[in-house]
Amino acid sequence: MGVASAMRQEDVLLPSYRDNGALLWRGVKMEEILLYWGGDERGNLSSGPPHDFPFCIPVGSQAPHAAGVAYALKFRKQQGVAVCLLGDGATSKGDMYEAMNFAGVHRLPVVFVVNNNQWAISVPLKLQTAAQTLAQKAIAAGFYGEQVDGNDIVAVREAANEAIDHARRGCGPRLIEALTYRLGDHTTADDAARYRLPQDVQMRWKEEPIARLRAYLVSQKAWGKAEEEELSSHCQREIDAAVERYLATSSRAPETMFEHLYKDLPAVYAAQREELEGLANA
Ligand SMILES: Cc1ncc(C[n+]2csc(CCOP(=O)(O)OP(=O)(O)O)c2C)c(N)n1
Ligand SMILES: [Mg+2]
Repeated sequence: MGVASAMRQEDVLLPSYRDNGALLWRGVKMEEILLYWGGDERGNLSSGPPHDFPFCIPVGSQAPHAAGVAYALKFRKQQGVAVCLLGDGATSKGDMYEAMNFAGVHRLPVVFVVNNNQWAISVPLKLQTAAQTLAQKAIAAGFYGEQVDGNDIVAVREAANEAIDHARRGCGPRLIEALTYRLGDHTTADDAARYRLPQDVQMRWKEEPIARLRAYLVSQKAWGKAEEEELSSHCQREIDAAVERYLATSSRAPETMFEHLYKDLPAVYAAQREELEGLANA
């Protein structure tokens, strides 16, 4: 979210599956996000900027897309910057090295933001890479990378402003490694207690970014109990309303899964679609 708030409308977001907050900031509605995660592609016809990319599920494949988008922006002499969000695990993929290499060679307007939450499902960072930092991977591609405290929203926003501005001025790519920690399970299908100690996780809760921001604002006398309660009930109302709108959306016919895949559907899929249509009409 700290990164998305530093973007302009004309910039292009290439998010990973973990970046709900960035999408909300870009104007995507909660019910659209729910629709997508409910398996309905209509969620991707979102209220966000039409040039933004949808959630990227294949790890790291958004990196070469970001380099390609940045190449197109430069080629067309457009103002925007491609902002690519990805995880620590994704930085081990060939996609990332290729994307950074291409971006460096062509001095492309792209910012890679690595959400280093120390885990790629059950793989800890030390088994992910022998590099001392992820930021230094940018050096080999010929551009600047820096680490930032990813639990400090002010610092993240500042680093993102600086990097995006740098890319916008035509000075080439940047990489930001935001250091944080995945406090929860990887997904609802994961049980992180099987591979890490509860006390290690407990320690990390002290750095939880929302609590930190709250403590800072309270210390500045800019926030208090009344504001907290007001915000909390406002969010609850928004969520409840979005869930209701999502649940009220009529589901699509199963055969629509074959839409938008091919101009001319191969025979094997055409037969499957007909079978489904037959079931629906039976
Ligand atoms: C190409 C590919 N391989 C494997 C997976 C399965 N998978 C989903 S998330 C994940 C871990 C990614 O870790 P990281 O890049 O650190 O992102 P995080 O989920 O921690 O934000 C894996 C291996 C996938 N989605 N895509
Ligand atoms: Mg990770």
